[in-house]
Amino acid sequence: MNTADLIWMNGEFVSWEDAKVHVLTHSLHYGTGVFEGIRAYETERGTAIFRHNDHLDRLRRSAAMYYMDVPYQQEKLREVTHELITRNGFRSCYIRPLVYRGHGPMGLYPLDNPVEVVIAVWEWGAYLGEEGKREGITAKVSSWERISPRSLYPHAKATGQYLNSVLAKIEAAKAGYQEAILLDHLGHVCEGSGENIFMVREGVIYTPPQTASILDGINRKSVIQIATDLGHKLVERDIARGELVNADEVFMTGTAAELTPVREIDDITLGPPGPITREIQGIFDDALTGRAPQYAEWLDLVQVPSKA
Ligand code: PPE
Repeated sequence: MNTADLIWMNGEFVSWEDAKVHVLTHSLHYGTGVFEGIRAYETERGTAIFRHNDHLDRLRRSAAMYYMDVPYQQEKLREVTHELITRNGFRSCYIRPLVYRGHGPMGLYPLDNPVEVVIAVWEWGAYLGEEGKREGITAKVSSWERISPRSLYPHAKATGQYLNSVLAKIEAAKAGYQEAILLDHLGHVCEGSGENIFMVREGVIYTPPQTASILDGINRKSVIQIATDLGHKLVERDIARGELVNADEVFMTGTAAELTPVREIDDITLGPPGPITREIQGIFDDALTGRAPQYAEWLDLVQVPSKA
């Protein structure tokens, strides 16, 4: 991967090589961490972080679901992220804040372990490939169902929960597909291994609701807003697997994946990215990169000027 010079760790900027943890870090054993994935883009007004406060809100809420208080004010995390991007000299990058239970007592009761915070940034290209964004990707409905609300909070972005995504991703990759689509515990379409999902049928856009065990994606929210502003009808409701493979258009959204069309599911061809996918993708890309003035409030401009 592309590295950076500095990582922010528990209040200090440390060199990439020195950002280390003890092997008995609680979250390394039990998955007791929560994280975010955020992107900063180069815009005409400088580097801007997309929906930064929304991501930091979700980080705090994910932490609360696992009984962790983030030991820094949100504004502090926001400011150090700006400084981290600037000091690393990035114009655009991926941002990974992580809040986790550190080294302390072992065993499953974590509340006496310290809560630690790191923020890393690195340059990360298109998650499912530039070609994937342009031409669409292939996906496989996973044999793994998405974690159910009876076991964990699907709404929490917690490190341990990602074993579910990891199994689905490995299965899809080994079978020769680019991404996995997970069904929820009731057999309804849920989401990708790291993306929310949308389909278009007869001009109407559908996406699974909050009750379908999804992660409440920030890009999902943005796309719902954009689609609605464009005058499209968008319905949040359960989606059957059979509807998905018969859809006119399918696309996925996520911070890493941005908006990526799906051109084939389980070897059934949906076709190249359709007109509604293209239309929304265009405005969404404009919003990310500061070319859509109507969505300017989604951008958190990095205050310190970037290194040339
Ligand atoms: N569902 C899951 C399971 C998920 O991990 C993500 C983001 C989303 C939906 C979309 O959420 P949002 O980014 O707020 O629109 N996945 C992150 C992790 C990817 C990774 O490989 O790490 C991301 O896109 O940053």
